[in-house]
Amino acid sequence: MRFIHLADVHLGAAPDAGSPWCEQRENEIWETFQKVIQDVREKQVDLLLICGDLFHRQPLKKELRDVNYLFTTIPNTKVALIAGNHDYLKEDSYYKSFPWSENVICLFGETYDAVYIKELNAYVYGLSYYSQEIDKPYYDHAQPLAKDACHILLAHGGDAHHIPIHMNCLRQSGFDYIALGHIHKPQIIQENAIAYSGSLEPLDHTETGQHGYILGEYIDGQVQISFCPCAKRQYISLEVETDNETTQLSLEDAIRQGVQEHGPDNIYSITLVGLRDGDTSFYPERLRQLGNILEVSDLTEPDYDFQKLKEQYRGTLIGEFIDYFPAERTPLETKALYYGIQALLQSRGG
Ligand SMILES: [Mn+2]
Repeated sequence: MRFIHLADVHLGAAPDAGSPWCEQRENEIWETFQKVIQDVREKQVDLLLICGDLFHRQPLKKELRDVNYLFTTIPNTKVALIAGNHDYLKEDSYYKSFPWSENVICLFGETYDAVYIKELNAYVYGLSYYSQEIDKPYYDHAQPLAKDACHILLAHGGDAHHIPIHMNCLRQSGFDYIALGHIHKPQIIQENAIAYSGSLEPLDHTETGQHGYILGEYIDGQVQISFCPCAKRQYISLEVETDNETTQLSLEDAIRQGVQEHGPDNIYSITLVGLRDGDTSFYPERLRQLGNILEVSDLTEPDYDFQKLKEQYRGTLIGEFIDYFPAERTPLETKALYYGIQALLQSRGG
């Protein structure tokens, strides 16, 4: 039996609000979900596990119709679904009354439920959120039924207010596979046994690295999983080093080159580090135009010629301040010297 485990698709989310690429990102989340359905078909996947937060908020009826349409295009695949803290089962949620395609199994119980899939000789287990927060560690005592079959738990949570999980309990629970959702960073908790697939597409600048889904296979009681990247873009934190030779234009070239090297479609947070000429300051607004750049933080420090400054400001507070520091400085002293000089020079209006 082959399965795909995904979670935290967040259909309907529009990442990086206010950025020029925001609307496109909203569409790309749908496109990547469609791509997974295509993969399900091509890879002849028997079971699709969707572990919560398929939607970013309460799903609209037309959105459910679209999702359900996609499920009808994979009639030979069973789709098991739980609702997470974002798409939780509010009293008037369309999830509840929606006429799902025959191959869809909604684990919409408020408490833990099991459904048997005869064709696959598999049990899927899960519960759904009825509120945005659940503080009870529901999964800690979850156990498979004593039946000779494949047992898969779908779970959503793992922080203090979203079903806290003690991983040791899960490790000892006896499920063949535990498909986790909610934490957006993909991670294997136990090899071939317990994993977070992570968000299908990364949703903000903290979700760096590759995103996608987990492809698994269950043969003779053994599970094998592998991560399949399929997100259209990545968030990348790029550090750009400067020195006292760097100018605004040379910095712009360095950033252009960095963006080319790491992929122009990706979304960047750039940090400038190192020294800069004492008379130079960079224009972050201009740097932001050089790609999909969310933010530029300038941590550069002016490279002062202390000898020259000392002579120039002899007999003043600035001269004495420089004299106060030894030639061989600790990193902390250097920091104090730079910050102090910067403040003193600024207070003189230059
Ligand atoms: Mn969640």
